[in-house]
Amino acid sequence: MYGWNGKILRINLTRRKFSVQEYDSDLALNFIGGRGFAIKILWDELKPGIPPLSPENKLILAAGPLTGLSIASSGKIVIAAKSPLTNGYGDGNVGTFASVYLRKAGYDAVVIEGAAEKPVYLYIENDKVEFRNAEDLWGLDSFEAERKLHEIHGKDSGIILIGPAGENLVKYATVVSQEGRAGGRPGMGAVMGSKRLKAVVFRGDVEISLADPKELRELGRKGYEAIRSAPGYDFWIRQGTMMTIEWCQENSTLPTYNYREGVFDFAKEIDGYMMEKLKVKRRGCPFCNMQCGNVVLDKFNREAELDYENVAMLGSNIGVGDLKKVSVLNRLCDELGLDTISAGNVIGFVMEASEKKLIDERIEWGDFEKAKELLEVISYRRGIGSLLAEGVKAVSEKIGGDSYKWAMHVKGLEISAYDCHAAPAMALAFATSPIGAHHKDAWVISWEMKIGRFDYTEAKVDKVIEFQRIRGGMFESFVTCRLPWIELGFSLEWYKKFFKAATGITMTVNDFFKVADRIYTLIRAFWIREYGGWSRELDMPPTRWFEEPLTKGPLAGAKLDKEKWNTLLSWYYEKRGWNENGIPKKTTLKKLGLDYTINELKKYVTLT
Ligand code: PTT
Ligand code: SF4
Repeated sequence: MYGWNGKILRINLTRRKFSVQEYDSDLALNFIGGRGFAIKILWDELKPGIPPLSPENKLILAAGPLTGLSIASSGKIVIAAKSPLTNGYGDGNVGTFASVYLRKAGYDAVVIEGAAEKPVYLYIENDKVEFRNAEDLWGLDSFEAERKLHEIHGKDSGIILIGPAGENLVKYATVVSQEGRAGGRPGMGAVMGSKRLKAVVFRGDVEISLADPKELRELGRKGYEAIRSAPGYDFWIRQGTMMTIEWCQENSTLPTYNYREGVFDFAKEIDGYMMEKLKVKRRGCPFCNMQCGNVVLDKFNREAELDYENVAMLGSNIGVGDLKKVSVLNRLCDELGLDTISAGNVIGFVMEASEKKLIDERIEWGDFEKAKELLEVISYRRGIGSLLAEGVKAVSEKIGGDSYKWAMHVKGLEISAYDCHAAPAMALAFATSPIGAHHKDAWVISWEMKIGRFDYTEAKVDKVIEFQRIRGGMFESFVTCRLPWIELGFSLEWYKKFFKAATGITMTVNDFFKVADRIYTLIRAFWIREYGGWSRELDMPPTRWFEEPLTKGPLAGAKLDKEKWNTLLSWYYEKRGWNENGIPKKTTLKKLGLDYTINELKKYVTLT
């Protein structure tokens, strides 16, 4: 095989053993890499119903055939496992040198099972795998621990690691890298923590064997030029994802006061232009020439790397209208290894619960000091933090009342930073995302604003599926950054060519879509197996968007129409070849080559 290394490294932390598995081309061709490999391994190997924080769970670090090559924004990795937050399939995507060195060490994926008795970190260099004592690192924040590991292993190593939130099994702890890149929203950091695995350090110098290295080099060079000369490049370099604050405010989709509203009175204080005033440098992922990591100085003059989601969730959603303060919260989340989106969602929820007197504690909207304190107590599970560390769904179940209506999650994963009172297609994207409410698979909101935001048309369902195929299917299995495509119009044709030059295999975009559909349906099968069944209710956005209209801004009065929205969901199921309850049909499973799931699924649901 070209492009793929053809090897998966298997590590058992309980037994302190490792082995190398050579996999066949079937896995590569049917699942490509990244998320595709992750779900196939989890389906095949995970015992149904295991507790996600038990040693039996498997943490998968998966690159793809394009990862780490000299082409646009290729330094990304998928981190997946059964999620402790949702009890279903969970993954995230991080930009890190760990992805590059994992491939240079000669592997395409690493599967980690078991749990160490005492804190360890893994040192992986080509065919050498060492289980190293991490007792001195345990308890350190992610920045400090990574610096120490770089002192030991040098700058030319790639590291992913967890902070205190992961160690203390916070259900939305992430995996962190390079002081500001983080991924694995549905608690991938907690899975690492449950294995007492502080970090994984990669080094390597294996040459990835490519079908046509000369052609790939040439394509890579031309691709970088095309990105550099794209019309939106200069503004992207100035603001990156932070430009979305302005856009969301203009379009009444900026999550504000726990998604009650879509506009924030202090939006200008936290937007991309304000960020430009505080910016001191840019950072980014490996092999990227459109680096979007905007580094600013926070209230305490420390560096913080800002992204749209972080600022919206720790700014407008909790009522903090001062970017320097938001930057403190953002940096703290990175140090602690806590997902900014879920953290901002949980804090917004608790502020609303306090306002409604459903909890004793007084936590006012916009109280920066209290928000900072909450991030700490959540990460160390102190006092109220221990409950909040379980995620918004669990907190709502505990405090009761009508709070389930404004607990902003789908399947237990907190909604990311787009208010959908007047965006039915984006609400469908959240509802049907394969990991719970995340925008990464089908960010259709910008398209939706252009074609008629109040419509409930079949075209919207088609767009959600198309985006899921491209973003959640292609980019999560290649594994490369999707931002050149979505932000600067870097065409999918480039990826077909990159793929051909790397692997020697010609695949059309439709061929990739078929792989994407296979991945999606297998992920749905995994959820059904873990939940012991399925119903439409699990694919529903939060009640707030249907029942409580916006009260501010140009769209005051807007809300989703439940009946019409339900029609969108039915169309979605039909187009995916799933039945009215969201369960894949037998014919669909067979068409996608997933026959092996049929007997297993029959134990939990009636297949039609
Ligand atoms: C991603 C989610 C996002 S999506 C953001 S900001 W975004 C938040 N970032 C966090 C952070 O920072 N620190 C923290 N402690 N928690 C955070 N949680 C949130 O996590 C990220 C970029 C961005 S910035 C986006 S959109 C794109 N995401 C990609 C993706 O998912 N796949 C892909 N093939 N390419 C992507 N490119 C872009 O990468 P999750 P990163 Mg992230 C600090 O992980 O779990 O997927 O959730 O990885 O290296 O930081 O790059 O406006
Ligand atoms: Fe990383 Fe941003 Fe570049 Fe994507 S565009 S590879 S997220 S720096």
